[in-house]
Amino acid sequence: MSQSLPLSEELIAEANAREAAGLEEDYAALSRRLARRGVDADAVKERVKRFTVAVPSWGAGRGGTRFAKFPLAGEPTDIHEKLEDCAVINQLGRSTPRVSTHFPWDKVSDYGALREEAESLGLGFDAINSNTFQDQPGQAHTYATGSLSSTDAKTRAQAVEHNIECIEIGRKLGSTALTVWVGDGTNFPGQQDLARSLDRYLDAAAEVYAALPGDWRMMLEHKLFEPAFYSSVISDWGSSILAAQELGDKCKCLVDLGHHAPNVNIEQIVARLHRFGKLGGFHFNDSKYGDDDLDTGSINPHQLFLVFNELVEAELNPRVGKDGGGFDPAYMIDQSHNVTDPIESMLSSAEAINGAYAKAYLVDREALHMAQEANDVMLAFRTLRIAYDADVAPLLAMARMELGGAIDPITTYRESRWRERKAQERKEVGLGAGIV
Ligand code: PSV
Ligand code: MN
Repeated sequence: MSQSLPLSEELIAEANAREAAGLEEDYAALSRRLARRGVDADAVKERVKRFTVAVPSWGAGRGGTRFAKFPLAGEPTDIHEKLEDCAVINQLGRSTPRVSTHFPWDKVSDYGALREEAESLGLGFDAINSNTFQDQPGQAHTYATGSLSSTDAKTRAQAVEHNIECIEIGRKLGSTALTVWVGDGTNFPGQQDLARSLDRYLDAAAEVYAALPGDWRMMLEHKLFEPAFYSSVISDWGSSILAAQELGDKCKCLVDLGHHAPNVNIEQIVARLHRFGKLGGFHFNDSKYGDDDLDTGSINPHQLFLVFNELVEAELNPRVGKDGGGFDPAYMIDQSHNVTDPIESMLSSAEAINGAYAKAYLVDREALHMAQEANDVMLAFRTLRIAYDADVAPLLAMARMELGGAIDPITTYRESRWRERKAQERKEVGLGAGIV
């Protein structure tokens, strides 16, 4: 399949030519600094070049809050335009070659053609996300009472059917994972029986699980609250791992960074899930108060680094969980871009994620393990902190340039005037409340 990328290669080459000499200098200085600590910058760069994270199709448009959505002129209005924008992100950043889709939001009539369209843009498809948290026009049974855990058998059957349809669509797109997040829960004490609602969820989820192809995985995404404010059926990693263990080997847990109570030690959750072979994937984003869906690394980059410290530890020293899981998590971004151009937010987030990954590779693991064994608290802490303090920007830029991307993706994107051009071509997005 011949590829036709959205931005002009000359534009990127010209922009890079202006920055290349400075980058060479900065990269050489970083390499020398790292070499003094026994770290080979080129080796870390090669790892960064192989590292990828998927972008969410829904993140390509302006999100919005429960209160309002402020559309952006030229934002995409359908999956085709979203793919184009995702291709721009990957062309400039070179670390986001897959798109995670959401159904029915991304529904089309010909998925084979959509797959070809994505391939022509240099993209593939990552996990499929089902949506049983919202009613659709003409839907037979409302999800107002919940979906997989609803007290109404017909509603549960409809939710199961939708998830199975998502698997079918995913097969056509070349996906191998289904992410299931349900908004099921309650707003009042006593509203539902807390144990029986989980029973219903487990029975229905087992029907979805039974429809998984052999090489697929199903990922359960937990979330503490919202839309339900008193109880959520899969509220935390404990509920998630218990459900995943009950459902079977192909069922794993997905950690969305925004889905925990404030100050929860997410890196420890990551280590626990890996320990039991249940770490399925991530939805990266950042938050200050709750499920804010802010740009990854914009609020708490240190936490992102500590999460990656666990991930790199697992990558280098994979444990095999008792149910046979190794280490192969699906990395995805899940953000709602309310006040920025989504392309810029995803470029910036992908860079934050790559940076946290690179820094985690700078950790002197031998020194860390020895300090931990010897209970040398300060040395263990400093071993992490030295890696976190390193400025890896030249390494990331060099990796991007070598892969054909832009040294400075956001500046180059602005120079391309992509959004202004699309504002002339694309239809306007309506007002109204957005999705969260
Ligand atoms: C729920 O808050 C969530 O994180 C799930 O991943 C959804 O699929 C996504 O956001 C979009 O609403
Ligand atoms: Mn999510």
